[in-house]
Amino acid sequence: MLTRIDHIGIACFDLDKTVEFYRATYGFEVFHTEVNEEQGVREAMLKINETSDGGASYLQLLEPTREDSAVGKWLAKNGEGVHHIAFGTADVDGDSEAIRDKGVRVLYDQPRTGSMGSRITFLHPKDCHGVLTELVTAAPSAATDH
Ligand code: MC0
Repeated sequence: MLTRIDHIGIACFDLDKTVEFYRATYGFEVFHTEVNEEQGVREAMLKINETSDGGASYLQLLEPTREDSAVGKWLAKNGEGVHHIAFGTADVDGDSEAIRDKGVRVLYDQPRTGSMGSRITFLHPKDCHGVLTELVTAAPSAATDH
């Protein structure tokens, strides 16, 4: 069951400048940063609020580490902006299988590693009314480990 908006992924050309915009404009502070080489991103997670399922909702700022990554290709075509939305679930395996059975393309056979040790998969944007959609099961320690 999808129980929260885990994060909204925002593609940017310069992570440090974008982090500074969100801090100066809204007062959002960085909760966590990491490089995910498999996904080709350097990212900053800004925690917005805790959620009633024990998780949290974040803004995820994404700078590509290489031009041929998903975010690099998307930025070259579209410029900066909202790249994807992510729903949180306690069971990314079960929920992705159930969604696949409904005819939506799930991009990975098995969930991969996402931010803060989470397990993630993606749904094809062409099957989701133009929205690249991610499913996330957070690591148990995610709320405190940064
Ligand atoms: C591509 N398309 C999108 C889109 N990316 N539509 C909406 N939102 C997006 N973000 C559209 C294109 O405009 C194009 O439509 C069509 O999909 C094919 O795109 P493409 O440019 O030819 O690129 P592909 O097919 O090579 O790749 C698209 C695909 C890819 C969604 C399969 O980006 C992918 O595998 N994404 C999942 C991984 C990902 O995004 N990682 C970065 C975040 P037209 O009409 O022009 O044909 S990593 C992350 O977020 C992790 C760290 C985490 O959360 O923990």
